[in-house]
Amino acid sequence: MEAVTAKLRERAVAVGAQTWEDRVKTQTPHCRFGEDGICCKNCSMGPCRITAKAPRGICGADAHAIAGRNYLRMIAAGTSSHSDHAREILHVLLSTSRDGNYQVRDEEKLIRLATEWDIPTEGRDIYEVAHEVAETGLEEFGKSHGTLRFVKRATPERQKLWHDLDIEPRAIDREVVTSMHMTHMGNTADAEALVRQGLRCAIANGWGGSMLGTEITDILFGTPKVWNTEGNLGVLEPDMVNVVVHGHDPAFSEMVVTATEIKDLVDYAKSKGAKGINVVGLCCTANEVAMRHGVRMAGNFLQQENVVLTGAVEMMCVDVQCIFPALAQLTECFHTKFVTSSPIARIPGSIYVEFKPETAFDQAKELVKMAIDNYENRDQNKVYIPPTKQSATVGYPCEQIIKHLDGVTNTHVDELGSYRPAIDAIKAGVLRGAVAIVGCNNPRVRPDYSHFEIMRELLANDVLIVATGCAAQLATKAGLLNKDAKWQCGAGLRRVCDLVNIPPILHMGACVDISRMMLLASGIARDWGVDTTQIPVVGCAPEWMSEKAVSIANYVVSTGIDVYLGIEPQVKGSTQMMDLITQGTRKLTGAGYIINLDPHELVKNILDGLEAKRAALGI
Ligand code: SF4
Ligand code: MSK
Repeated sequence: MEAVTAKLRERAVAVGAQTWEDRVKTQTPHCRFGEDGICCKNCSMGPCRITAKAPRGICGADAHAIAGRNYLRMIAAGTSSHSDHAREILHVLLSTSRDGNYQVRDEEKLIRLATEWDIPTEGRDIYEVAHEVAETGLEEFGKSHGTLRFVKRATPERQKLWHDLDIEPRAIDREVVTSMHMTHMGNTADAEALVRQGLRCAIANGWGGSMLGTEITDILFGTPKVWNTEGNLGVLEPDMVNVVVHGHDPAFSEMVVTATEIKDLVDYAKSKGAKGINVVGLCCTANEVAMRHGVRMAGNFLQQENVVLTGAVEMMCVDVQCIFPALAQLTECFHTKFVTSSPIARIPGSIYVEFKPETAFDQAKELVKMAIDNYENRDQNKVYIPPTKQSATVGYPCEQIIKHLDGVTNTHVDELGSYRPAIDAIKAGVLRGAVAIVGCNNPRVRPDYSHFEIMRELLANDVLIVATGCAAQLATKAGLLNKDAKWQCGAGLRRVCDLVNIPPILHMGACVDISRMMLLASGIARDWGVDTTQIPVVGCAPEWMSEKAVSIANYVVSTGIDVYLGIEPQVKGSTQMMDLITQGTRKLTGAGYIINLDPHELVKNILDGLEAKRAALGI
């Protein structure tokens, strides 16, 4: 892959384009105050930077207060991102009708959720139920009283702990607003209080916004199923109209994908000399459309510029999050149309088409037509599609995992099924445990290297992996989502994969779908009869970069699950904060961060962690 990137970089130089590799050089070395989290600009008396000679800001805030405030603001931003995405999706659910742009695709899941929320379903029209579910979901953002509904999905032990610690999230927006208020000039200077609010705000994401986003997306577009697909840059086609969907919100990408399948538009593409329309995904949108349609995946976060550098993309359509503004300048070096669609992600130099539920399908058709019309502008001299792609099996939400486990034994205990076969395999030691590998790429480390090394070593040690986001994309590119990748596994894991008929890494979706992982862990704990913090299951984000990732890490820790990080959080300038995130949260929730910049050392830490959990359970 690195050889491919080098070749594409040569092409960037040839067309006078810049890529992230160039910008990393101009940004290095990074500002130490920023890296250590001890620069505060929360008021205009500052910015204040903490040094040995200046241990306090003008207001008197010390390194711990400043690093803690900056950290909590990252969590608040991450929670906002996933949650606002969920709010958009809820509005789409509110717009559904039998003959509208959007319909309900998973009625069973809708009924299940309505029942969970005490919304009557008997004898009612499904769209009436859908709209009431949407309104009820929207109330979760701003309700004045009570706590979030999905908290009840956690184990009883977790619910009690969150209640006793007073970190049960109230309304989603309230936790974000409280976090911003606490970090305003002249408010909280106590690092522990800031970390506690971080946990609460993050639970409002994982057990609130993200979980709503995932549930409602399943209801709208169908709960993912198992698909065989392909991944990496080689999924772009030399003789087809290539349309790339990039971002996170499936309301947009679903429509674009559907539009590319319309016969009239395919015929139109053929009339323009192309063999058809090839729609592919990038970043988390790739995960969403792969799991619901089998759409092929072009790559992950740090590949977004490489996709354009192939010179073979007629249109890149983006919605929200993880989109480089640099794409605007880069696409100008090629014929590629760069289309933004959300008021949340406006980028100068893009073609802005604000996507609205009422006109979504017509807008998507227009965009696909624009891409087709652009095909004739492709400069064949600038085209280089690397011949690299791998086959992958994707689409393992909890429902699919249960289904596969049910296929092995008849332990089906209720309508939600049972994880007991997996628990038995862990108890017997055939599996040593499970690790959720999630998160982004980050130029601070060799991109994708940590993901690959950690995955390979864990598989060899009989550890089952579940993956989302850009980590899942790496697994795709490395061929590890392939059922044939079982040769990478230890004997125990190989046996389980054969028996259950699964690849050794289960693709669970986008970064918003880490909420699925929380339900998976809670389901396993429920069937085991213990709390989530006791089971040999941990999280790992070897190359994380976004504020969303900080929020995710905090809701995972709140759920009692240790998080192994390959990139340091930006709080190093405060010994108290470093202690709080690695040890302090452990005293509260039973979990914390383990940070190691060496991926091989991190694997050892993970394996030790899993074995310690096993020993504590007496297995
Ligand atoms: Fe400086 Fe305090 Fe203002 Fe921050 S809040 S910029 S530390 S005076
Ligand atoms: S897209 S948040 S780079 S996983 Fe969800 Fe990838 Fe990280 Fe964005």
